[in-house]
Amino acid sequence: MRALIVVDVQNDFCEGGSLAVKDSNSIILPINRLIKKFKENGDLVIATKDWHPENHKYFKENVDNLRLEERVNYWPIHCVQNSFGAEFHQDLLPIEEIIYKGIDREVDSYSGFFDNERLNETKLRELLEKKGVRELYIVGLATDYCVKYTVLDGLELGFKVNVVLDCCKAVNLSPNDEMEAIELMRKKGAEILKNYDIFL
Ligand code: VGL
Ligand code: ZN
Repeated sequence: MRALIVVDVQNDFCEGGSLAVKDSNSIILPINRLIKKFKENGDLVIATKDWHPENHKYFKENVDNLRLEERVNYWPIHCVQNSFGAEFHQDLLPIEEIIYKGIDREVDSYSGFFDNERLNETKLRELLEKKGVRELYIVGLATDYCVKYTVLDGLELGFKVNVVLDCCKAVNLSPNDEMEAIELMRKKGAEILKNYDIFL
């Protein structure tokens, strides 16, 4: 069985959100078409949610200036548990299986599988194994963070991993981040597909 994993298509990452990814709303329609297709085929559809406590250590607003010097990324307050910003974009088709990540105050979490220090694991691997999934199609936000790390962990865990590029958008804190993320995912063994319409 195959699984479509829709990463973090939440209000705070969509246009108008606190950590809005440029042009992010343009991926919703193609993602919906994939969701329909996977459901029609009897394949699994899973969504991840960034799901932070209010006092999350990696919110800029929660750290003093000195700590901002560290080589760690701090972000504006986003995807706080049970807030509007953490809800899926209203146009995204309903997805039943949801994996929550980033719930630990002390450790940030980009990948849908593990936190950034690999201290804890989400229920994603267990769910995929239970359903007999061998192949993943990963889409969503953002290409250079949560998509990238979910892809790399999926590969490391032995899944065949595909990334559908026109269903992803990048933060691009540096202008080359997206390109470098794509190159790295490809180098590590991911199949980079350009268009969702190969499925239709
Ligand atoms: C993400 C930064 C912080 C993402 C989540 O979903 O890519 N990026 N938290
Ligand atoms: Zn986050």
